[in-house]
Amino acid sequence: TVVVEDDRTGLSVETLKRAFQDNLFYIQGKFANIATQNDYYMALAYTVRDRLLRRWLTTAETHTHQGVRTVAYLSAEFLMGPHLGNNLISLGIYDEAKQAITELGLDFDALLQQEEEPGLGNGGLGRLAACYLDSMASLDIPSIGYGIRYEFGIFDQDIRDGWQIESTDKWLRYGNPWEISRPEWAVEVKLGGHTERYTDENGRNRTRWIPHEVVMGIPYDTPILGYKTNTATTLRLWSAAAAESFDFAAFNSGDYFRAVQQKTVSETLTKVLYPNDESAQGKKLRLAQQIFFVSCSLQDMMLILIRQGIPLEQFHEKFAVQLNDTHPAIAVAELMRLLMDEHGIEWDTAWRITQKTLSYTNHTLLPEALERWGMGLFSTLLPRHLEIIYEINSQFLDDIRRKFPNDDARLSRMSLIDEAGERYVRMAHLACVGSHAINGVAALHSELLKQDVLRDFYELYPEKFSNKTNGVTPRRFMVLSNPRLTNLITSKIGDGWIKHLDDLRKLEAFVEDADFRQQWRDIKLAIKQDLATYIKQVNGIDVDPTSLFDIQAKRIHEYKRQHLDVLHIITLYNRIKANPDVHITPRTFIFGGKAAPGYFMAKLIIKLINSVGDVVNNDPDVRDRLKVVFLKDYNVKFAQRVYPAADLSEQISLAGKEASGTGNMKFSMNGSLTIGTLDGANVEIRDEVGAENFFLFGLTTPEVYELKAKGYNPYHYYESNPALKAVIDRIASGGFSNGDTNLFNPLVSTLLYKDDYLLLADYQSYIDCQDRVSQTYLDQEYWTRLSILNSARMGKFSSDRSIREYCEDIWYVKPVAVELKE
Ligand code: 26W
Repeated sequence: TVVVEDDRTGLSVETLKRAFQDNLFYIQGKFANIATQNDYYMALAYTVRDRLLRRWLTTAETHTHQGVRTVAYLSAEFLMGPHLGNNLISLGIYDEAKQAITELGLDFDALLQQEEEPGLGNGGLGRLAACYLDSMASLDIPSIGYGIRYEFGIFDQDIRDGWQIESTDKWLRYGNPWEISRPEWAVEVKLGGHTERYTDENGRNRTRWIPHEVVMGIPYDTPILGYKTNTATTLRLWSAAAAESFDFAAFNSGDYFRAVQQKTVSETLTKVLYPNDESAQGKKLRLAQQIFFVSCSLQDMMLILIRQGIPLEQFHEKFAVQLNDTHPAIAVAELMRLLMDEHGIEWDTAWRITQKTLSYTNHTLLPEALERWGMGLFSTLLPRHLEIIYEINSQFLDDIRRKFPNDDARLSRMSLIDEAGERYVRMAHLACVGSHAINGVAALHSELLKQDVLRDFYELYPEKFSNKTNGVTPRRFMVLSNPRLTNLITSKIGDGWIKHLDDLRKLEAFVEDADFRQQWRDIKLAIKQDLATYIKQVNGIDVDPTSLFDIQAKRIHEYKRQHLDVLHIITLYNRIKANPDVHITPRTFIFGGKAAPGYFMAKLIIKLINSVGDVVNNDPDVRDRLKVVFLKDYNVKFAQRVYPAADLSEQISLAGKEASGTGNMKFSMNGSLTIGTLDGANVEIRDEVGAENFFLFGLTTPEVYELKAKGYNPYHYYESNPALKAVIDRIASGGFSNGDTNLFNPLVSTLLYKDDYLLLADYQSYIDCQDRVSQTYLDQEYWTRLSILNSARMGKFSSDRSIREYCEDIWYVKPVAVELKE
């Protein structure tokens, strides 16, 4: 008998080829001779999706039958990156697919590049959510990610004349093969209007909310398969649509125009991701987005229980709901409302369920990023939620009065309502009160939360607080993005490290092996060569692949101090101008990152980087020893090419400002050394890799506080440090702006007279440290040892470790094996 693999599930090269050709014809509707690159990509994507579906549906069925407890990860952002390559790796058929496509005469890498990534996030927070889905699936944790299906994700960035130009991210333009819409599971969300009291059939006093508007939420599901396991979790994103019941009313009254108009208002809700990271703006549409996806998600969880006949009194036993920052914090009031108003559960029971269900992760210490909603806005959009919040607040304040009598200052500091001037709802306070667990994202950050931002809450509920240091997935950020290094590592220690990243320690045994070091170096050089080719193509700049690749890639923000990096570049440039024969270790300075469109200073920093590049890259005195490159449109897809190419990773935020950082981990795993401050997870990275393998500089957090307390005067540093003065003077005098002294004036005067992020205070320490970096790089054998040790000691920073900790300490969720039936 002949055994023929099923076209939709078979994993052999021959079957993959057949399925691919079948999909090209029947899904894309094309003969090969007229198919575009995108048709080929889609045909391969559908081929892969078919192979996910059996695992995905079996996972759902298994979880339903076993009545498991499930993690619901609520996040306004999921920065997934391209799916195709990752799914091939999870399925374990990357090589087979590559062979199949190559044998069909097509360019496999080009097909992978064809995928337009869903950029549904700003930066670290959104990417963290994506890494956590990968780890939850890989660890067989029953889970679901809930978020918003933005029609336009984070804007595309172009650079014109050195300035950032934004354009819309039309990621759905050519269709999305990874999602399946589930209109049959749509739910309705109310907005605006007023509330009424009434007595129900049992004679109880109840509240009903008469909304001004109802919006429909349609779920779109994407399977997220774990690495070499059958568990596929779900990313369920909600898209807003006009509610039919409302259309009907308008149609019946003959107001066709209003009905159609209503439809466009509803559909605006999920149009676009807000591109601000770290600055809360108080826009009505953003609050509407938050309640929209939170309400849809909680209703969805309730429907899942109701369909199984499970009473809602057991909600907290069946779901652990994690709030990814305060963006979904309205869940506290919404869960109370749904339990009480929609399902008739009493306040006390509802409150117990709510607290046991919810937990809150804080991602920022920056005061301007703490979300608060103006009372006018809040009461207009969410009148019922405001009543519930008032009641929670009144009980909460009573509790404080009992524990801290006669402390009015404490009451007003902790109240859910800020009443200092204009009144606001404080979302972080709501999240803290409504959750049983509160965590920060790195050890230092969690300590600072307790001492500073959430100090009062820590004094009230110390048992709620813990730390969960962030992690990143080695599947995407090593295996997928760095196949060469992956193969070398696996050839030495086997492939167990991909699921157990601590195993990378086994590499330490090879540090003294000169052959191994040579291979390690060759790989880094080849990757740098590829990036150099890309830079030549896109930026038109020649860079030397043997030079030190010094990379800072992340959102552009003053606290992250991209401009401190620039001060170093100009320092080296000044040394060359003073003496063209001075010894300089050749370096290529590479920047990537987007600035919030309304953040003037961040945009000016981009302009400065490009302007310094124009001068330095073209000055014959430099003799190509320094190059400055700004890579436009930094996103996940591009990041995957950038991390492996770095020799040096810049993690130079002012101590106490970066909650964790996750790029720092991705660079280091790929053998980059770090120059960094004692901020966020840098502290723990340094602990793991060893102080001797980490370039440390700058003030510590207590030193920062102290300096600010005694009165910081940046001008003093400028006056008393000639090298620093020469750098600032070169900018101020138009050295990078064709003599224009106005262009960079806002930046220069901010540094000289304000300098909130202490660049001038950290300048000399940074320069001295960079000089040590340059010196160290000259000894390539030594540098390679450090590079290997950095990778070898990054086990802690796998998101698998983070997820295990959340499961143990916060969620109380256990792995469930999924078996495929024949
Ligand atoms: C309200 C506007 C807004 C939008 C997004 C404020 C704040 C945010 C995020 C919290 C920004 C963010 O991505 N924070 C980053 O989260 C990462 C994951 O925990 C950390 O590694 C970064 O340090 C933190 O900046």
